[in-house]
Amino acid sequence: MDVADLIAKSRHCVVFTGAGMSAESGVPTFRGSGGLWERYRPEELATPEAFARDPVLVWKWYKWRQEIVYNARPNPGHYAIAKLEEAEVVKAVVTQNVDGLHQRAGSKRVVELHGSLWRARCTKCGAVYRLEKPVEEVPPRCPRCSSLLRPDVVWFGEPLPQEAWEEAVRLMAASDVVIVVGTSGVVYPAAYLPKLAKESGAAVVEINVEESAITPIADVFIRGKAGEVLPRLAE
Ligand code: BJW
Ligand code: ZN
Repeated sequence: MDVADLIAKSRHCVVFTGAGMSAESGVPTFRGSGGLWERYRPEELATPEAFARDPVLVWKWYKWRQEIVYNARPNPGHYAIAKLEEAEVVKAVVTQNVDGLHQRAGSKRVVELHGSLWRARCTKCGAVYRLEKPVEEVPPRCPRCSSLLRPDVVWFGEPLPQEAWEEAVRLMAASDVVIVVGTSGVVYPAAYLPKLAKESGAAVVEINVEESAITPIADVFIRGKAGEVLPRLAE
């Protein structure tokens, strides 16, 4: 059976995305050439220790990334996934991305495993603030208690938000087809999810410009760009 058919005939198709999903929107990925970690060391920016050491530096990096995403648009891949959800083929998107581009493309059921660039959280009172645009003052402070705010994202060494994780596990266990898009599959526990789906009997379809740590368990590997392959599959 051809892949578009496999997807169209599925009963519970879930999409699992990583940074490559947004690459064609102009949002840099983490690993690989041109990736964020080529210029910055993860442990200097994406850890609680880094934030404790230099919150201004960490916030400058996040403000820069907020500006990129604010000025970016969802690409045809994001729209194709939203269209498949509208057609009741795709049941949900589980994403490692923090950019909010799936929601902007119209996807309704989006599980954010690593938080969002568009929220900040108080390091003292825990209040969470939705951000409409990039932060102006760096570092931003809590309107209630004037303590430091932090990006509401998941850094290395931190647990994933429990509700999001549990929902992702339920979705994967119930899936019959999982489309894995643009992830290197090296960051855990997120990288367990396609394996979990596979063990629950799902077919794993991977879309990536190169092979990843997920490829060995993929039933179908489609080499190509998310923004080109997904619209073809959604037709
Ligand atoms: C295209 C394309 C195009 C390009 N079309 N494709 C088990 C084993 C080993 C290690 C661990 C383990 N469990 C935990 C760990 C430690 C650690 C970890 O995984 N380390 C590994 C890196 C070794 N994990 C953690 O620390 C996690 N926390 C945790 O486990 O807590 C335990 C705990 C429990 C209880 C109490 C306390 C603690 C947290 C991980 C958080 C990850 N955070 C980041 C930053 C988020 C915020 C931010 O954005 O700033 O999440 S790191 C970064 O990597 C980001 C991403 O979501 C994540 C994954 O990256 P992704 O999406 O795969 O991107 P890339 O760049 O890697 O890949 C892009 C892909 O796209 C490539 O394949 C390209 O080919 C492809 N591509 N263009 C299609 N156009
Ligand atoms: Zn506060």
